[in-house]
Amino acid sequence: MKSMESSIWKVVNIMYETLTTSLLQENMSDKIKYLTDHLRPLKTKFSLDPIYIGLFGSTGAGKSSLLNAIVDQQFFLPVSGRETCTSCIVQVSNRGENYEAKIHLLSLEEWDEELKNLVELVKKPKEEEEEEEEEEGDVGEAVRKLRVLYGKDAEARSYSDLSSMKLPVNINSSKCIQLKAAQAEELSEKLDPYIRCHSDQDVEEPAQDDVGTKMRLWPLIKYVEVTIPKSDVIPEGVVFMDIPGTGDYNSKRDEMWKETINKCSVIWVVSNIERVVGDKVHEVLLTESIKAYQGGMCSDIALVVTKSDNLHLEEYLRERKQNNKPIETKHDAILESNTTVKEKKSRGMKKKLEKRLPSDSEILHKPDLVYTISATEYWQKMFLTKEETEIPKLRKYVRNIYLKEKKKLLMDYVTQALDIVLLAENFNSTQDMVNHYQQSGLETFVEEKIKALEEDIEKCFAQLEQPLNEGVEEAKSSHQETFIRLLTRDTGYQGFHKTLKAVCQKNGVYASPTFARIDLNGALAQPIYDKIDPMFANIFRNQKGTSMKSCLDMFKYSIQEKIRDVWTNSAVANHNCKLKLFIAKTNIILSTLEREIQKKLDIYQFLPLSIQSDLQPYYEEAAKIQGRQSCKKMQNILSENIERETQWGMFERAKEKMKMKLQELKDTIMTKLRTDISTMLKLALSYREEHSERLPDFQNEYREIDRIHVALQRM
Ligand SMILES: Nc1nc2c(ncn2[C@@H]2O[C@H](COP(=O)(O)OP(=O)(O)O)[C@@H](O)[C@H]2O)c(=O)[nH]1
Ligand SMILES: [Mg+2]
Repeated sequence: MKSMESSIWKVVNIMYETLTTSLLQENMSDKIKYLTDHLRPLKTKFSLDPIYIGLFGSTGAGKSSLLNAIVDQQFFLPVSGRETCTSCIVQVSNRGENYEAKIHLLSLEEWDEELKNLVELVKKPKEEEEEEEEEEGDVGEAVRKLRVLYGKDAEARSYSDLSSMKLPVNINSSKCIQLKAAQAEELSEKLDPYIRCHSDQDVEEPAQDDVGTKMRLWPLIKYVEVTIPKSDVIPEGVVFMDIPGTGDYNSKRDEMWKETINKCSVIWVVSNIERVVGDKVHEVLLTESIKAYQGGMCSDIALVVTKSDNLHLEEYLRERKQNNKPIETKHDAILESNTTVKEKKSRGMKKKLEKRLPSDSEILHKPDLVYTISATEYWQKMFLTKEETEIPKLRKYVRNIYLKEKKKLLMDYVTQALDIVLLAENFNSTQDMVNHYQQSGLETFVEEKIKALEEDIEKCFAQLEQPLNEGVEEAKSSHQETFIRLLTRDTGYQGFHKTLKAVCQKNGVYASPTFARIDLNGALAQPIYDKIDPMFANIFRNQKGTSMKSCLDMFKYSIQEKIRDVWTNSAVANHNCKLKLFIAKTNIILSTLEREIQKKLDIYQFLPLSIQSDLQPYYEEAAKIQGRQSCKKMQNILSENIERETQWGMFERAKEKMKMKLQELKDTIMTKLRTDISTMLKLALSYREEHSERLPDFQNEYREIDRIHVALQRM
């Protein structure tokens, strides 16, 4: 593939150079301009888009250690240990020369918005002032942020007071802090003070020295980008994303969190082996990942169970149930435990996926859904061999995904190059096909097929109607339950009214450090998703069946067949090039449309947004509540108004809006298809009139591109 890549790149460059040189001559035609305009993006944009692999898990799950092992750098990303690291998104790519880090900071406005909310959140009502409240959880985190930036007792100050104070760094002038190092360890040391928050730091006055300042920046960090030199273990162009499990209180960081999950081609849900059985956190992460899968970019999910070495042999033997095979060493015990965990978790995952996806989905049938890894043993090799730590297996997984994606991208690229070179040939041909074409009835045929396609797409979407209706009914009858489950837990819990307040401040979506992620809008919409998920996935998947892709494929094949017909019956000899041009063009048109369809994310994720906008006024109203019984009052406002909005058709509105979005998608597709096809016909019919100039000859280039194209198809 590498050699194909470089030769196609060479050919594109030669063509571009040749064309631009002839463009310098006078009376150069629009045709050359057309060709160069289409070659330019191919020439400039060869480095293919990166492939994002997301490591999605709670702090302490072992994500950073896993990444270090995968990139074969033992001391690279700081590992959390006992002191907690900031849970911001860390992006790792390996295309650099050096070890580099960029620490991106929030903008002043973004911080200001958070500051307002934090002050509001930590504010104590008058009557509670004497009560010494345990500062834990949500309030504790807010207090820690304020103290580390503004000093002791910052939580007692007003917003206007705080906003006039100087921050430890001028965030307007330095939006990004850059670090460079020659060695991984050196970079790690430089990075460390920024992303580790020291537990006892907040009680003292903030240190004024350099290191002290760095350690005070963590609340302001938006995300971190690190680059390592190219390496053999991971292909260039793969970017790893270390994604914290719950999102973030800060709106900007939370938005990024969502975007990052949605742009990953692969999501690994990372969970510690001790917590993977029983603990529910990774289940929530899995649900979140399946949503991303529905959204379109993500095409693969796996569960990566970390710290497989964390096994106490005696305890294990005592609890071990099947005693058929004697186990003596820790090595054997770990391997057995790995197998058990894999079986158990694969079954669980399959069940979950089956509920949400069509039963013949590829992901349901892949051999490995679960990996059990040990980053520690990868380096120590005390109980396990390198292979048994499964790090090499994960690398292979990464390479396979990379090759698969890369092939798709390369194919796209080559098809476009082929299209241009064929067009150039066509511009040089002297065959006038206009008459033949007009008599062939191709135009009416295409028009009819487009109409049929539109109907097919409508039929395809109609499959969603019944599940949508059922989902809406379900959502209407369960909204109270959802509300109670999410927002009325133990009201006796001291800090809960603060959590509730934060939920309201954030319009229903709040990444709470104590209660994980609370998303009221999403939870209200969930019953609808439960009903529509398999059908939605079916409509938008890249597989045959009753999907949109099938409709488009059918359209493409019938058009291509007709074109073959028309051209074979033509009296003109040697029309091979024209025919190929048509085929290449229709392929491009359709694959562009498919990419358009992949942007279905907006459609899929629209339900909670619609609900959120309906509930917005009540969130705002409730967020203002203060004083005695504020918890009860907030709950009442929300609960009563959710009830009322439900009566007034909140869920039906969400449904209608989703359907409208589908219609919009269909309209976009149809409009684009019509324009693209008519352009194609015009181009394919153009020819060189007598006495007009010839364009440069690209016979050799054509042969080379065609060769690569064929070879790629065979791969
Ligand atoms: N025994 C064992 N401990 C591990 C392993 N991987 C990570 N840890 C420990 O788990 C803790 C959290 O790891 P870290 O990579 O920082 O997790 P993150 O917060 O998800 O990035 C650290 O104390 C690590 O030393 C492993 O494979 N085996
Ligand atoms: Mg980490």
